[in-house]
Amino acid sequence: MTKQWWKEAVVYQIYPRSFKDSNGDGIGDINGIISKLDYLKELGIDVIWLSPVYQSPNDDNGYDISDYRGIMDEFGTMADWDRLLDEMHKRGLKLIMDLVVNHSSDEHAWFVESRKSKDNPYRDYYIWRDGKDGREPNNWESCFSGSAWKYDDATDQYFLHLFSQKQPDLNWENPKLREEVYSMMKFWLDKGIDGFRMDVINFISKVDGLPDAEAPEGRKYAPGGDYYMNGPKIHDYLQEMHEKALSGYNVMTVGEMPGVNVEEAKLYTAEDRNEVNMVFQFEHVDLDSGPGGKWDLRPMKMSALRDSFTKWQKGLEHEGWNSLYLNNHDQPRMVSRFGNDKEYRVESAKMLATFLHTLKGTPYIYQGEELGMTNVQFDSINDYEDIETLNMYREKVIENGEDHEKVMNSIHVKGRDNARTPIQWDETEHGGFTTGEPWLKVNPNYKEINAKQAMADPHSVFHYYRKLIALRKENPIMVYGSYELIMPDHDKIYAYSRHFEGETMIVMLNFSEGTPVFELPSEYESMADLLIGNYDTEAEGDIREVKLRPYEARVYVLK
Ligand code: TEU
Ligand code: CA
Repeated sequence: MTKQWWKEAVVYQIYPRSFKDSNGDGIGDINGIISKLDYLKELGIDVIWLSPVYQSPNDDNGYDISDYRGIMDEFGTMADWDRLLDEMHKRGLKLIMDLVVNHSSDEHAWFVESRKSKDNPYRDYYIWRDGKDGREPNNWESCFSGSAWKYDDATDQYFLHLFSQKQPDLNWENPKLREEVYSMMKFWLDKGIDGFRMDVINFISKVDGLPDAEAPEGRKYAPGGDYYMNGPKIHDYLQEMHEKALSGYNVMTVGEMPGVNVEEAKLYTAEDRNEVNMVFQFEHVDLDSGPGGKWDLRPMKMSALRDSFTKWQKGLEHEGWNSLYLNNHDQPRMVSRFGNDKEYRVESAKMLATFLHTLKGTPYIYQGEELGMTNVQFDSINDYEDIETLNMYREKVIENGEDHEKVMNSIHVKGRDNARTPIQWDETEHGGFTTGEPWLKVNPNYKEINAKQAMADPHSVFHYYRKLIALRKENPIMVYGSYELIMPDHDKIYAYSRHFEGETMIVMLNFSEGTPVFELPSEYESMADLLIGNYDTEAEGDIREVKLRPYEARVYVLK
């Protein structure tokens, strides 16, 4: 196991549209980010992952890129971006950019050309096929509802779009396209960025022939993931990308990979294979979904969460490296999903933070998480902006007559806009995010939950994160220590030990409102020093038996 800066780093994700508006147009922007760098420095993070700021018609808020080398007008200019990088580097912060190359926007110049004629030089930058028996080339369903194909009458063919109709998939079979991507990556690397987060990067290699997926009875379209997730040439492409774009730069890479399992993750992240440093896997964020997919709600069981994390902790123990996240711009707020965002909001947000920072891997904090921001429940579908949510609502309620209340409930629990409401900076109107009208409404709880209040309160979630991040810097065991599960069958306590260079750390997490008792396995000596906890606790003591308070977290180092 080698030591690497990106293993020791804590990453903070910024979703720029919702972070901080500097000019009153209701949309977060680059100058807004610059104005908050000192806040992030105080938090103690090392790296910022910036969700897309490239030119985009914003069908999917920047994940539909029309110019990979230009900055979105709403966010600022390239000069603003250069200043952002400069101001970050001055403060010792690194920047990783979002790389969205499974698809582009349909307004990208390549696609504008591509759709013109079958012999256009850009035709094969995208995936075009003839229809079959008067319908789409295959039955794959788009991740954003409906068919994954759109008919284009200019050439009487269909193009593939795994996401929205304005996000045509790029054709990685075409070496010219691949060279364009590598050259674009070098453009940003030469500007001095510190790495990439790669959007759905394990979708870029599709199975030859694009076969039909197995559709459940009576369904027209079916998830085609088996034919494009972790496809046949994915490792070749990533190794080529490393060789032609990344090698020679001291940067970090994280591949977003829905549907990846531990065995595949080892192949993606083993250091001698030169693919990516780590992946975002999805297992733990799929545990509260039923057979009908993410909107088919199931309770989140701690035991399932523990089994999943333990599998990944052990699976990548010797080879590869884990990323650690409990939410991001696509997922509900973690305190609402895994904790209790009402009477134990602060306690459970801190407990989950303790979890995130004491596992082996690189922790990712999503903006607002450090404030304990929560999910939002808008009454009207008209208050929602996310294309995934809106398409799903239209398909289920308007086209298929499903129950409005039931679908709204699933949006309140799982919708992506939960994470996208503007950051709550203070108690003034719109939470101090903008002086204008925000593009998406602020969560009405901004008067109680905001950064100003959190920074003034030494017991806030913010200051707890600050302490955890600082501890990680002082205690290499938190980064590199091996992981062993304790009390593997308890239904409320998730506990584990970490081991490094003769030291032992014990982590106790109560995932409930009850007061269960932690029991230390007899092989350990029981006198210990408290490293951190989310309640008032003695600095040292005997931890043979510990009665935990609701959502209590304690981390000890054995004497
Ligand atoms: O997400 C990919 C992905 O599979 C999802 O998480 C998906 O967007 C959805 O939330 C599942 O319910 C990435 C980006 O993170 C997301 O914001 C983009 O919309 C998507 O790719 C397309 O670029
Ligand atoms: Ca703005």
